[in-house]
Amino acid sequence: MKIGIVCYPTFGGSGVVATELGKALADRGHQVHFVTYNQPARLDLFSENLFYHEVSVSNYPLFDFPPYELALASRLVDVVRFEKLDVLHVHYAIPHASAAFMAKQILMTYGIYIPVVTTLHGTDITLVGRDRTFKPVVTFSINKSDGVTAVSEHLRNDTYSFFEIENDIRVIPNFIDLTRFSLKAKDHFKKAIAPFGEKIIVHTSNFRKVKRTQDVVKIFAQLVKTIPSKLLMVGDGGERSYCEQLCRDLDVWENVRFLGKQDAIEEILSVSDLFLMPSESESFGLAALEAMACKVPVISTNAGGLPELNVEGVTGFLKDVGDVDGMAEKAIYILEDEARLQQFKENALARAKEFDLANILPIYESYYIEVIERCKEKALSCKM
Ligand code: GMT
Repeated sequence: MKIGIVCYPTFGGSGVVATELGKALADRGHQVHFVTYNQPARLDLFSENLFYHEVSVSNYPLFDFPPYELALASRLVDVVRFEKLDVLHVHYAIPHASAAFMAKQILMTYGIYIPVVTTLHGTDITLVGRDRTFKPVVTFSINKSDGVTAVSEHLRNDTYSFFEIENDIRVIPNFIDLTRFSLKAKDHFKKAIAPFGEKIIVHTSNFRKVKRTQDVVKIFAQLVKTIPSKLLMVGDGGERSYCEQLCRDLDVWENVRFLGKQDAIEEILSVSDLFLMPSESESFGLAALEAMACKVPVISTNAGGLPELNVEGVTGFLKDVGDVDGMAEKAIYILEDEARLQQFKENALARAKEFDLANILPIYESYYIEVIERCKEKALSCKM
């Protein structure tokens, strides 16, 4: 197939899923065309089947707000026509699904019907999409997509309850490439961070408010009183400076390292003993899956789709949003007994294997075929 992928090119979860999916599809022999405003962060290899088409937006002085959505729609028309794509897969509803709809309408005037698959990732529904500024557009573009997927049952249900959706939404969970995310021998790194055998606690995110990163510091401040440990905070975003201040206020700063954005996340996870994800909302929790693939158990909230990934008492524990004491107590429970910790680590990996890329990729492939097949008549009548 010739597949167009539209995504945010940043380190955010939706961009990572879209890029890893495109790379894997290219490996399987499909031709994959990324259409976005920057080279996607994880599109870091050469493949004869991978293409990147940049969307550039005119910054004519009249525009207070450069119209990215229009530029994207125009670029999509151009790429679909020139490259003769079979399907367009857009990740994150805003503004990708509506730009794809506009492109589809324009392409019909050229006698081309391009099937559009929209994948909902989370905040496009739970935070941004619900906002009344965007709600009518999000509702419309989900209903006008030829196929819609959501990354968890919970997100699917949220979408049905927040919007008036007539379309069927298929759940296709996040996935993990176990050839990249697996335990790496990084003992020298572990020794440098925890020279006295302290436990290593880790958090990775974009430090947005929804991640409740200050809870990470509060949980750590409780557990470090009982378990000698170090905390690694990976990523960057608006909450980072507040977290740094909180480390000083709670007098744990000597045991916390802020590492900023990192490419080789799997190496950091490989030296870690426990992952903290106290998010207020999380449609799936890709960062937790990455940790589990590197044998790191997870203490998380029970928000959103997290219970579909983290199994209570098996791969970690889940508590209500804001229950810092409960999360600290369960973190200590896992870490205080070496045999117990090892069992949780094994369980985390076993669970991660269920989300192996090799299992999820064929689901996307057959979904594309199903959608293309469903659009065949529309495509034929469009040509006439
Ligand atoms: O806020 C983020 O975590 C980034 C965001 C995105 O869309 O870029 O991630 C969302 O999509 C990921 C991939 O499907 C999910 O694993 C994350 O759970 C989801 N984040 C939230 O729902 C907050």
